[in-house]
Amino acid sequence: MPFAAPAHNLLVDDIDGDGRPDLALTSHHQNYTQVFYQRAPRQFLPGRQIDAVGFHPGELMRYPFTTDRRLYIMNAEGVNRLLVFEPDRNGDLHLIAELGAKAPRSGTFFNWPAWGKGIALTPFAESAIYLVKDFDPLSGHFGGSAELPFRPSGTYAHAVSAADIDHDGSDELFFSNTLSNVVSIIRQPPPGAEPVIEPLWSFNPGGRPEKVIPADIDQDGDIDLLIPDATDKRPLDRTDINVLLNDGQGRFALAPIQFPSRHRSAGGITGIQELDFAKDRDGYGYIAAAGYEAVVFMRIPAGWKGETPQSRSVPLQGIQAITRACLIDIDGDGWLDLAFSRTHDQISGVILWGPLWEHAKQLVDEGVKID
Ligand SMILES: [Ca+2]
Ligand SMILES: [Ca+2]
Ligand SMILES: [Ca+2]
Ligand SMILES: [Ca+2]
Repeated sequence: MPFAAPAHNLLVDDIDGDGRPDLALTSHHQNYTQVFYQRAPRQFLPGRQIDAVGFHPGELMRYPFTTDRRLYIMNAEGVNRLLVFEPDRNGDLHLIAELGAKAPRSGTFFNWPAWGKGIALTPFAESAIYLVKDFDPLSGHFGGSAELPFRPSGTYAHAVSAADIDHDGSDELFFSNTLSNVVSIIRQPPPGAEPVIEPLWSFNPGGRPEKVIPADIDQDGDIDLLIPDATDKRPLDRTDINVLLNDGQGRFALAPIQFPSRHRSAGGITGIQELDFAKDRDGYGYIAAAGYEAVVFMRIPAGWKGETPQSRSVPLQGIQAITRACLIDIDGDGWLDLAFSRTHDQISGVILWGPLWEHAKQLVDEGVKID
């Protein structure tokens, strides 16, 4: 995808509403978003550069709670705002509402019946998470907010995610604290109480988990949590995808999957930059995890209990900084495709077409590197 700037964010969604997923790439440093419209299967038309996202834009998110209108919210970090965009009939994005927020870089939407539809935000260089209550994206109005500071301060969260892990109809929020190797949870508070941060899981030192990806990895109907190590657990000389398997009541058991990045002792750059999980047409679940030197696919059968999965590792040409990976069927053939964004100066959007498990084998057998 000929996005001609380092891409710090990628959204795959049917932005123009024609039934085919499109790609929106954002450059944090060159201050624009650009949509690539899939006008026929695997054929994309680049849209204009959208500068209305402001200085140093962050993550662009699809608002999930409207079905009649497609709304997109930009974490406009550099202008201290959330900006709401709506596509016109051609799919071109126009600003329709905004609200002030302190340096938002990433976020997620959540549903707490007592709060209405909310947004959780992780700000840049602020040692806190912000929650916005009862947010109306059409007007930018909201029903209140909460700032939850981290203790100790001086620690940060790079991302926050939401999932209902105990089937009670309200989402739980998850983030990891990069300095203490703790994954934290925020639950819907009881009536009249304020939300609080609670520890959910503490990992061994090292690994530096940054993201929590909710996904039902064993296909038992309960959302599990995938937490990739952003670097190696140095005393152990290994990098893991830390999987927390959910018993259905929101109680977890750890099932680590070792990631085949080179070891630090061998001179490689360790760690996982981005990860996604989805179920494919063949009934297997797949992890796609991007290290610095390879994109690794792992095949997870239904009923998985922590066994070492089969994996196929497609090397990258040189060290690449991959900023977002999305496993989703883009061309509509029913097979998952992998889209990722990276910080090249040109061609910063990449798609690997499915069936990915077979194509990964071909690429490995032919010695092809992703350039
Ligand atoms: Ca489309
Ligand atoms: Ca819940
Ligand atoms: Ca599960
Ligand atoms: Ca496909």
